[in-house]
Amino acid sequence: MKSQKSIDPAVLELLPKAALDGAETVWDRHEAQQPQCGFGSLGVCCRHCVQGPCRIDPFGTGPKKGICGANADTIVARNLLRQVAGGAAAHVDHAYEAVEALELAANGEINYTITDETKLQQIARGFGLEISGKSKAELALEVVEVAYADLANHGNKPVQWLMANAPKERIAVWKSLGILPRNPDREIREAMHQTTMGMDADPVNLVLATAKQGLVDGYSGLKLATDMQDILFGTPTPVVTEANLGVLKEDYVNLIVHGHVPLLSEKIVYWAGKLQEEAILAGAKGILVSGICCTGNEVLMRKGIPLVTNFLAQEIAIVTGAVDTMIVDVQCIMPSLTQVASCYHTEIVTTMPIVKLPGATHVPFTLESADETAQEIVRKAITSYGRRDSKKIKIPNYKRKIMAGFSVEAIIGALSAVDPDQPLKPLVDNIVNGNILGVVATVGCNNVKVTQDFMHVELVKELVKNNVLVVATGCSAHALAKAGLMNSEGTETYAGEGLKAVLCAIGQAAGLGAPLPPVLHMGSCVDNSRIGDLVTAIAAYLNVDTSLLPVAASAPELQHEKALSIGTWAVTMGLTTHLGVVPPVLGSKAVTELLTNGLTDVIGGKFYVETDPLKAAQGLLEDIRAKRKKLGLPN
Ligand code: NFS
Ligand code: SF4
Repeated sequence: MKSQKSIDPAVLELLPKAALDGAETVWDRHEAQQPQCGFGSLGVCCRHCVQGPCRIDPFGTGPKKGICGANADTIVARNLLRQVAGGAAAHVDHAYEAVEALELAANGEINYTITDETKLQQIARGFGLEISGKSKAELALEVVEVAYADLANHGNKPVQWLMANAPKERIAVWKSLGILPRNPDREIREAMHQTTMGMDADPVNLVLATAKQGLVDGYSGLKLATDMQDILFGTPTPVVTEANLGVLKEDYVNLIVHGHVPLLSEKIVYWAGKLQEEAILAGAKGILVSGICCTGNEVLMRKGIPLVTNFLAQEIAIVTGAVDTMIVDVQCIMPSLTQVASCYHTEIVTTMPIVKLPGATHVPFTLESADETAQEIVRKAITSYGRRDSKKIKIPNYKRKIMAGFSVEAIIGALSAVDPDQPLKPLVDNIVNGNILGVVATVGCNNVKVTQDFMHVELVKELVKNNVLVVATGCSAHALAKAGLMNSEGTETYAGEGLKAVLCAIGQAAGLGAPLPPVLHMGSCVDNSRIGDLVTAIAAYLNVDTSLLPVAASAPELQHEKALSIGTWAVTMGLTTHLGVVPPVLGSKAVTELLTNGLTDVIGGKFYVETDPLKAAQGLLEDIRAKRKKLGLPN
């Protein structure tokens, strides 16, 4: 499947058009990069000081040490730590903005409301805060204070967001390993320090520091971001919509939101609704907002906005010729977008001070001016609609119905219909009796090294066939949505008998009139925290450590540093974490061994690398069966 670019029929339909229109794509550039550097691929290249670059010859008779004496183990481990710290930094920065937004909202300084008071109270209770007699603004400010205290903690206190939310058994493990994170900014800084020239050379110490960054990511990044966003915008509940390029409408103003942080896109969705009349006056039937990557997932989960496509096809969306404006915030935004847009009428709008693209229009977004900015951008899209070249429009007729919005609260809500007193019981009972063999979370990106969506879809089909319940986030969720694995028909077609029976029963009880989908869309990549919460809740219900549960994780097509940091967090949670693309660590046997095996005894989890989806499914099924056996459950 490597030679094929994508399994998505909409993408395949538009690739020849891209070539015809002179739009260069990620696949063209990937080809131009061949062969990619072997040293880099193995992780044995170091540029941490200006004596370098140094590279280790892992197989031949070339140098085994860099100029300073660093060997392959040191270099590989240092590079990995920096990558994982990079991923954690992105998520912590994202979370930080959401904390600031909640503070300003609570102080009435910006036009954002606190939507979910129940969630706010639940989070406040987790920190032991007194609820009664407080307005939601007061309580929100107290929660914000806890968040800032984590960021301002200059002592050795562990992060409170972790201490209040992580499983107790896990906290004990992390403490014994000395990897409980303090202030996330300090930890990320420390990782940079630890890896600069003349610092740590011990691969074990470096890998443990990497695990600590996973925890920084998990709690000061993912969990903090999701909590803040749920308080501000509401905790998702089930929504039904569609996914893939066919959601674009030729006679509508098409405005795409792309990136990761919902602070602006929520406003865009609101103002697109308000300004429909202006679009109609401009000759369109209305304004259609749709989403790419995780900003897309955020507004899908809370507002039912359709998904256009995932990471690898962000350029292809523009090739439809029907995208009037694409607005981007942060992360996973290809710098090539402006070049592709220049072949069409599409305007790319950047909005953040740290993401500017030559050739794009920059409309600065601030929380204070959010409404004005959003209106300005929606109006830009309406104007851009008038510049369309109808001869260049081609919208592939592919889209799939999807049900999304499965926050933990929504899942518990559906399960409550079966057992209102112990909502987790029906799920756990079915895991215990084997109707559900286990749970696998598929997360993360597309990677051009893999046929787009192929790993996600083939892996998951095999898992659900074997009665594994799959939960998904990020671009993995997009892939599975496009492939029809997120609707009731998907349950009929793909789920094994045991799983199907459970999904039907819950769907009926919850009044959906149809089975739950075989893959539950749990949100964006920061919403991997929801998966963490679900695993934590199941472990607490059963009173066992998370590492004993028949639960695993997979990033089938990872590309981003964030996927590495999320994966690292999953490993620290005690989960076997499959990677479908080989990360740049094979240049060190010691580091590879630590990640895939050596650490398991102490941390419970491990990385498992397998690039064939069916083999990967078998590997994960074996892992799940072994865990079931240990718990004395039938296989
Ligand atoms: Ni996650 Fe979501 Fe997609 Fe990967 Fe990028 S959008 S944050 S990093 S590519 S899944
Ligand atoms: Fe070379 Fe060492 Fe400098 Fe890295 S830190 S570039 S291995 S001399």
